[in-house]
Amino acid sequence: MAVLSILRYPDPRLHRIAEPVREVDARIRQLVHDMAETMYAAPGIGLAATQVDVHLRVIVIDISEARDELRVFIDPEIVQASAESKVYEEGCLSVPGVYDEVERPDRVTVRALDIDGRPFTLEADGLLAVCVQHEIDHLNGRVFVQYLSRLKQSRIRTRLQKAERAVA
Ligand code: GNR
Ligand code: NI
Repeated sequence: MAVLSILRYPDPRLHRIAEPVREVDARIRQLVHDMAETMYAAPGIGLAATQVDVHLRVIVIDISEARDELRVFIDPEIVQASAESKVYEEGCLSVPGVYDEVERPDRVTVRALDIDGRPFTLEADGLLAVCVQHEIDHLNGRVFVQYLSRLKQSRIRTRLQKAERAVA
């Protein structure tokens, strides 16, 4: 197990499109374990492989209070989304210190492979629905700040670049 380092916006690697896994082998299971450790250490409620600079369609999520309900989604696909949408204040481990409102479908049905490579379908609502959509966006090279105004995006970019320089 290993805690991996998380890419920070505006790193261009956050905009790469992740490739399908198709075959869940030992290498993918190792990646899932490292991603889970990284998510719990951060701490965060979700992590996409893109954020650790691995461009494969792998997501881990744990929205439980006790941090003991790890969910793994490999090659996830949203097969249904509600017409009804909801606004939620989102944050992202790749955009530290930034929280803002994003509107997304309220409920989604997701199809994915589990850690054993078996397909499953999940109906998600509430925070889980928000998180699944946020993570699938990462796999498609999209960071939540891209839903905000151009002005906000440019302010966030400037602020994080300054923070980066301060630690360098
Ligand atoms: O830890 C996280 N919290 C969070 C809060 C509201 C909406 C989405 C998230 S996901 C985020 C972890 C992360 O950056 N995943 O990509
Ligand atoms: Ni994120």
